[in-house]
Amino acid sequence: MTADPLDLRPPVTDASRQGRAVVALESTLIAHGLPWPVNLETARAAEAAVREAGAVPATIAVLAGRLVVGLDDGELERLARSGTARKASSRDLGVAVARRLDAATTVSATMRIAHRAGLRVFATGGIGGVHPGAPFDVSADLDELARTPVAVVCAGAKSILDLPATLEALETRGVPVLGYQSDTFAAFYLRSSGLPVTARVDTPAEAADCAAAHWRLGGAGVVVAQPLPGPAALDPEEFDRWRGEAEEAARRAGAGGAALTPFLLARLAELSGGRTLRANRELIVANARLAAQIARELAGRAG
Ligand code: PSU
Ligand code: MN
Repeated sequence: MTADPLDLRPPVTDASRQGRAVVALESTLIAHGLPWPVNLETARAAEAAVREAGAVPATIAVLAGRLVVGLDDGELERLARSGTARKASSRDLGVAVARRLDAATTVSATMRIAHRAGLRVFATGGIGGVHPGAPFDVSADLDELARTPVAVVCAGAKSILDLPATLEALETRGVPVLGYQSDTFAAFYLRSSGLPVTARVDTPAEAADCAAAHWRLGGAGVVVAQPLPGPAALDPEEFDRWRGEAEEAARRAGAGGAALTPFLLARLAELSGGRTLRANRELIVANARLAAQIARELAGRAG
């Protein structure tokens, strides 16, 4: 197979040609991170937030082996309803293309495709990282951040992770973590991990300045971590209890590998009576909006 599997859809190619800002959005959170129908509602709300902020959304997934950049609404809905799309991280893309599979893309795979498509800003919920304890499980998101020059706007790393270890791993890999209007690293459902970021940025322009300078110096991934705003954030003590129970359930069920993160997110949704879902939806939409603002800053600059 020699044809280029990259499939840039017209809204994306038009926007790029006109120098308009485009924001990449991922699809694992749709297919594996959130349940139906919250997943479709969230995916649509994220796209709407990007548009309202004056940029063009490009949700990315693998469809029949094509690396699609800018799913249309029918494709978005099919992916949200499909119980069978795989979860593809960077390592899985070649197999998915060769075998013409459907796959939702994680942060790592989405970054890689976004970069090939010439996009520089990408929004998600929370990046993957270092899972606590044994067995050894470190998300491919961290290594992709080490090599691919894309800014990932997120609510930090998922609060199910070992966050001090995740920040250390990012430092080792040369990935700056910019706290958006925050001195500490956001913790997904929780407002703060209490851990310091590389630098605080207070405006989209400042985030764009730091990312652009990082890239000019040959740097790769940049994390922009925005704390979940206001009342949707969860109480840390309550969350810790749910998290302990979810981890115990994962051990009992033998959930590991790529299935671990979706298992924990689903269990937390049940234990919290849907509060983690509400938080997850809000943070994804807020990140999409901020990503659009940063993408507009970058699009307005030469080079
Ligand atoms: N953000 C969310 N929900 C998710 C994810 C991000 O709000 O489900 C996904 C991302 O695609 C991320 C993945 O790359 O979880 C991490 O999975 P793992 O720990 O297996 O690398
Ligand atoms: Mn993993």
